[in-house]
Amino acid sequence: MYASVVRKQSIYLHEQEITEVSMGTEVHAGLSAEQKQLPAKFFYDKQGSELFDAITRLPEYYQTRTELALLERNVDEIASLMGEQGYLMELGSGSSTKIRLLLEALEPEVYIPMDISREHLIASANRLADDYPWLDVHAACVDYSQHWDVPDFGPGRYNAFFPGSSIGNFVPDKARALLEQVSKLVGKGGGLLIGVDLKKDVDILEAAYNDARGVTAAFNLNMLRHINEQLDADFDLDKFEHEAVYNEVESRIEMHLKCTQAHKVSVDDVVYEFEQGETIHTENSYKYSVEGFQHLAGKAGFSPVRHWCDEAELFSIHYLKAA
Ligand code: AVJ
Repeated sequence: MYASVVRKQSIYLHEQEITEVSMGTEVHAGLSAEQKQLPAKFFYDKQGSELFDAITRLPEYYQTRTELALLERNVDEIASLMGEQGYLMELGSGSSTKIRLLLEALEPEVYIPMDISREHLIASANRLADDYPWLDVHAACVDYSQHWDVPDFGPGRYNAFFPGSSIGNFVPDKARALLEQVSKLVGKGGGLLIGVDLKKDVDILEAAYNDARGVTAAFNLNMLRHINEQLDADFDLDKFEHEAVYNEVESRIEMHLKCTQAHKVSVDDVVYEFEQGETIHTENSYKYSVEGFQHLAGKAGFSPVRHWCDEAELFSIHYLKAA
């Protein structure tokens, strides 16, 4: 599963096989579909991760600060539920503010950040390892939308942390499969602390994905630049514009890149035709009720232990145990 383990400054880095192969395959498959689509994970190259960090600080984007406030307010109770020491893995190790709270409260023996964006992963893992010399950091460069594993550390108490409502990127079937995988990895009695964005007023939701400064638009368009850079592709970023709308039927924000004039794009010698007004679907961000999420997690082998919401009921954090 892991191609190599190497020491990178203060951390160990576990690497999976090359991702370029699968990027090409997934891009061709997505652009050949009736509704053109590209997987949301391709947002996150170095620039994309930086743009996402900028999104988390936007006034319209309530998610990150609401989740952080919930964690801050309840960290003692969370720590007593998760238990001190043991192994703590994090799916999609993004900005490190939230994990710092947990690391300081739990003092795990081993911290296992996992992310698809290699440079971002190494940089943030090293910052944490330098700041917490008592902590063993084993970073794993993985695409957790595919089949994945944790490096084998033997028996012990495992907890997973999956913040930021990134579970919302997956259609319910895939979300269930991913949670099932997590429940197997933490094992019987292991735990999951997960942030889940809640259903709410459409105007609040749509504003969060159509910010006045255009950061989300830049984030969306950056995917095409990332693909141009990784593959032999010639997407013209000036011929696409950002679109984000709430789909009430599916309970999800959909992000698209809308083509503003008919043209052709070539990717590794395959030519794709774009009509004016047609879109590439780049992201789903599902919104759940508390009960709806518990139901989904239940189908994946988790039982709810406790959950926390802010007063305005914008965001939820759940602690669940693998049955
Ligand atoms: C990190 C997937 C939770 O869906 O809100 C932010 C990504 N996309 N703005 C989300 C995102 C556009 C974000 N997640």
